[in-house]
Amino acid sequence: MPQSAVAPSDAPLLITQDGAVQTLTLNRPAALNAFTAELLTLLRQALDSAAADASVRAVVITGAGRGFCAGQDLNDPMTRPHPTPDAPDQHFGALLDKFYQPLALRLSSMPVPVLCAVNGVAAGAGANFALGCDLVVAAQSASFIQAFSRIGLLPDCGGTWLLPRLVGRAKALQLALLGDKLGAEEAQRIGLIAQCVPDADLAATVQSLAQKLAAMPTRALAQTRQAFDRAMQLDFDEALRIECQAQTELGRSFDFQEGVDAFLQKRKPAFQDR
Ligand code: T3D
Repeated sequence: MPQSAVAPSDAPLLITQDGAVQTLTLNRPAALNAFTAELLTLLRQALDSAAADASVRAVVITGAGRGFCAGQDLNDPMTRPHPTPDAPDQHFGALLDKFYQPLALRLSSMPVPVLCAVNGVAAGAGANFALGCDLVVAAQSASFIQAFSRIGLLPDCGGTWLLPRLVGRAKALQLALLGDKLGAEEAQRIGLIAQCVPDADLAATVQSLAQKLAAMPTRALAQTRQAFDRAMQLDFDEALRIECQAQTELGRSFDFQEGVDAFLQKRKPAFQDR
């Protein structure tokens, strides 16, 4: 199916759609796709639109050029930790509240699966934004850097929550304190990401996974992510209660009925819920 482009090719964020899969490409390659206020705003708006658009059943996020995202753009005027005459209320807390927290929360509440195709280096908030996606697939030459400690900051964009949960406290602290580069193969080995593939296979692998997920019962997939995330903070009995609530809702869905009917009728299901 042909891809439809809905942003000019020099825009900081490119949006294309192939069937039910929407791809968002961070497009500031000269700065390794570092986040500016503009890019963060566009990304958040694009995710909001995808969430509200019934034709989108999976989202892929990737980067243009040799990097995925080098985190906060350190040249952006908003990277000033102190108030200025132009921005008397400026401090990092306000910037995180305005840009990074809503973005991380948007990712974690998407009604469809979000895949990240990490095509190159992912540093700072760029790394943690990637790790917040549901399925992270990286090219063999890609890498992950918790660059914050190198410049006197701590992991943000959900990093303090995600890292220990993904790789355990010891490894999370090693990554966050040292700020060393972690190659994609090692990232897969320690469970930081789902999969590492040869560079030449990245786009096709992720598109194929996205098309597969888009044809699945996406409401159940989103509920699975949400139940996993909540269960990490709950006792076992509370996690069982959440499973029960979510399963009650899913059991009443069109997709469940369709999945069972298709199985019994020995045909392919046509899922519709989101
Ligand atoms: O502001 C707030 O709200 C606080 C929130 C902070 C969240 C954060 O993300 S803090 C972390 C910010 N990111 C970094 O500290 C990473 C900085 N970049 C790097 O350490 C390196 O660029 C990399 C390790 C990622 C890649 O290294 P390398 O050698 O492959 O590339 P390079 O030559 O360093 O970068 C290529 C170009 O991209 C270069 O520009 P030039 O010289 O060719 O014109 C470089 O300046 C630019 N670039 C890379 N990262 C950033 C950047 N420009 C602006 N901001 C960047 N983060």
